[in-house]
Amino acid sequence: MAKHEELPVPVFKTLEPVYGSGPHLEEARLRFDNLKSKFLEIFGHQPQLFARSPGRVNLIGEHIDYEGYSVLPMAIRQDTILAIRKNEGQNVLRIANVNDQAYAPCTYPADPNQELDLKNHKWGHYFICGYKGYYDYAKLKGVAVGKPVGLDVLVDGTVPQGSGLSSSAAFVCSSTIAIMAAFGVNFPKKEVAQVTCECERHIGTQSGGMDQAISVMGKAGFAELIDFNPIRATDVELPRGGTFVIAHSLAESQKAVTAATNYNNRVLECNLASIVLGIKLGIKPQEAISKVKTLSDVEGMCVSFARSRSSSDPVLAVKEFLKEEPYTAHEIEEITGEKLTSSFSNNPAYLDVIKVTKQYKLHQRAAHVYSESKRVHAFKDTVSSKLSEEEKLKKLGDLMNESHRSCSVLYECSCSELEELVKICRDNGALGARLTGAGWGGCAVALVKDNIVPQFILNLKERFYQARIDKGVIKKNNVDNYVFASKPSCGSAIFEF
Ligand code: NG1
Ligand code: MG
Repeated sequence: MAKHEELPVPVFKTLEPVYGSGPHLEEARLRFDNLKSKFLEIFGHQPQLFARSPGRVNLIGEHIDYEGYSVLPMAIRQDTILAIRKNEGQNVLRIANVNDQAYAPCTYPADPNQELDLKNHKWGHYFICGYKGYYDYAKLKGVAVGKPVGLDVLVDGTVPQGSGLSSSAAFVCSSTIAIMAAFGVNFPKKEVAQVTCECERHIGTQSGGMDQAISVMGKAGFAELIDFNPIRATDVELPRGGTFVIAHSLAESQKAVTAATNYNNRVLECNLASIVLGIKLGIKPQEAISKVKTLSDVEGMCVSFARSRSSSDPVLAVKEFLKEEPYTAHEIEEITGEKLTSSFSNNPAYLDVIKVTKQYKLHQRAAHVYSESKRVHAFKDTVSSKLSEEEKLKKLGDLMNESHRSCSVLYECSCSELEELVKICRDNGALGARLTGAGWGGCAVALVKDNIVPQFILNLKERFYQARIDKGVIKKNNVDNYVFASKPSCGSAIFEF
C-alpha cells in the first residue's frame, strides 16, 4: 500500500469522511450549504467544487522548521473551506468571503506572474500565493496550463486569524488544492505540502513548512512528526488520558505586517548565527556566506567540536563561539568580511530586517534552536517509550514547559498576555503549557488530564477571559471560540457534490 503522504489529496462526495457524525457534521453541513447558496447569489452560477484545509496546533518544536528541524504539530477541526469555479468569460480572480464585513471582496488579474503589493496587505493575497504556487508547480511538472482564465472563489474560515493556529496555511492550502482540482490535476500530498510551503513565502515571511505540511497531511487521531528536506510525516499516537486544550491570549499577532521586527528578524538571526559558527569552526567566510543557510547546516561541525569536550551537545559550540551580548551589524561584518546588505543583497525580506535591526542575539537564538530540536525528539521518544501513560504525560508536560521557557527567554517571541495565560494554565492543573505557533500573541496549548478538562476550561474562563469579557474585548457568548479542547483532525480534502 502506498504511504499516506504519497497519495493524492482525497476527493470525497460527502462530508462524513472529514467531519464524522454528530454536531460537527451538522455544523459543516450548514457551512457548506451557506457557501453554495452565497456563491450562486454573488457570482450567478454554481461552484464547480469545494476544498477544505485545517489549521493546526504545534505541540512542540517552535521556530525550528525553517532551520531544517523536525516539528510535532497536529491538525485541528477549525478549517478554511472554499468554493471555486473557473470563469472563462472573465480575466480576473474574484475572491469573496462569507464574512464580508471583516473581509471585503477583492479582485486580482488572472496573471500568475503578478507581484503582490506587500506594502498594502490584503486578505486575498493568500489566495494569490496558492495561485502562483499552482502555476510554478505545473511548470516544474511539465503540466500544460494554457491561457490563464478567471476564477470565482468564495471562502469561509473558522481558524481565528493571528492566533498561531495557522489560519494562513489553512487558507493557502485550501486555495492551492481548489485551484489544482478546478484545473483537473492532483498531486501526492507531500508534493502539495512542498508547493504550498514555498508559495506562502510570496506573502513576505521567510517561513518554514510546518503549517502547510500538517494542514495537507494531517491524519485524524494522530499528531505528526514532520521532517523536512524531503518533507515526511510520521504518525504519533498521543498517550491516553491527556487532552490538549487551546486557549487564545487575545493578543493578535499580525505576522505579515510585523515580519521585519519579529519573524523574519529571527530567521535572519539564525542564518547569521550559523554563518558565524561555520566561520569559527573553519569554513572560509565567503563560502559560509554563500553556502551556510541554517543551523542544521553547521550542526555536524558543532557536534564534532562538542565531542572534543566529551559531549555531543551542539549548544557547547554556541557557548564557546557566540558571545552572549548582542552583536552589532558591524561586529558581524568584521567576522564575515562583508557588509550585511551585500551578503543578502538578493533577499529583500532580509534587507527589510537589516534596515530596522540594531542588534542581533546570535547566542540565544542558536541555543534555542538546538535545544528545541532535542526536545522534539525527546517528546516523540517519550510517546513511544515503555513508561506508564501517567509518567508519559508528566514528561510531555515538562518538555512543553521547557519549550515555553526557551521561546520566552531565549527566542523572545512571547508577550505579556501569553505569559499570564500560560501561568494560569499551570496554576490550574495543566501538566505543561506553552505558546504555540510563531508567538508574539496568539494561542497557548496546555496538556491536561482528561478528567479535569471541563473544570480546567471553566477556571480559565473565570481567571483569564472574564476580565476581558467585562472590558468588552470579547463577547461572553463567543468565549468557546477562544478556549477549547482539541483532538487531532484530518488534513486537506476536495469535495465534489
Ligand atoms: P504561525 O505564525 O503560527 O502561522 C509560523 C510559521 C511556521 C513556524 C512557526 C513557528 C508561517 C506560515 N508559519 O507559524 O512555519 O516557523 O511560525 O514555529 O509563517
Ligand atoms: Mg500563519
